[in-house]
Amino acid sequence: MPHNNPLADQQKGVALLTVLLVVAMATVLAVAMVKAQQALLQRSSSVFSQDQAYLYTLGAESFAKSILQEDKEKDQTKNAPQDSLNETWAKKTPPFPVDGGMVQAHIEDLQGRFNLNNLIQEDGQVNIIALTMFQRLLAALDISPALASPVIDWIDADNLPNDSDGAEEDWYLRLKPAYRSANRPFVSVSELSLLRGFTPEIVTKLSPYVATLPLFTTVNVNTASAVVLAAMSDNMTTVMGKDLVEKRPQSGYGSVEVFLEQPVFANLDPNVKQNVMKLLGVRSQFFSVSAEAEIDNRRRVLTSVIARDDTTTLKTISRDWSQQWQTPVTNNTSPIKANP
Ligand SMILES: [Ca+2]
Ligand SMILES: [Ca+2]
Repeated sequence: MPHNNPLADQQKGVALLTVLLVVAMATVLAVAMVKAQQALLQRSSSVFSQDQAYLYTLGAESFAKSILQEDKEKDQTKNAPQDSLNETWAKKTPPFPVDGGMVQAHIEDLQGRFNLNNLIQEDGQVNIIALTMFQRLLAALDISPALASPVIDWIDADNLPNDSDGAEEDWYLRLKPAYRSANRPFVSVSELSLLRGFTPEIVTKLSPYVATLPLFTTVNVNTASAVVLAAMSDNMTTVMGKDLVEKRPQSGYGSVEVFLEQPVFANLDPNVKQNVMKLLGVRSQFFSVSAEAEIDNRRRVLTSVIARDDTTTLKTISRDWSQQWQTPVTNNTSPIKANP
């Protein structure tokens, strides 16, 4: 008997709708689950690639240390050892292919740069010779030499501004967010961006020419760039600095004395020469290693500072994974305009 019960029909309809809804929900859930799983898989594989890239940069760092160690051992057999740009550590090497990507690294002599921490001596006083050199370096880069003052104040222990261009905590505490001046040696060149007057452009321009080393260091005349060499004396221009770089013997100068015999220094006042000599050397103790690894499109860049002296094994004194991959400027001529 054909039933004609509208209520039953309605119930059936609701049941069907419920079934449909459940199926639809299950489908959505299933799709979501598969997607989540895929994302998880992708995430773990990219974490894996990232880990691999990280390990490759560390591997490159230890390889670089072994090259520097070898160079040190070679130097120990020499009477007058020196570090120069024709040595193995300074050679440019092409990216090395590895499973899933590549790794590349280069070593740069940090003593080819001006050490910002040289500005304050151990006795807490400003090193006037270093300050003069730094002011010339700033001028050569078209940066106001007055910016040497906030750098001095950042390092010196007191909270008294060096002069009207200086800045101590009363300056920085008025900023938002507020902070204090470090009142200790620079640990990283990136600190410059915290200093009064240092715009991102100025920091970018200056960074390739300065270093922040933990003790007083001499500038290695065998690895310094034209700009850094030209900052040695008032009589020098960047053009003269370039000339010095071009005429520099492949294996470098054996001593600072021989370097200062160059014709360009002939008219240098003997007192000035004597002072400048205190800032110069032909050997290096601090190097930076930049290593970049790219595995399955995941990149890691490591910048390490390596300390090397005659007595101990090489030490990594800092590691930074936040910097961009950069090629050193020391062995190239300056990218900036030449001062006539
Ligand atoms: Ca200070
Ligand atoms: Ca001060």
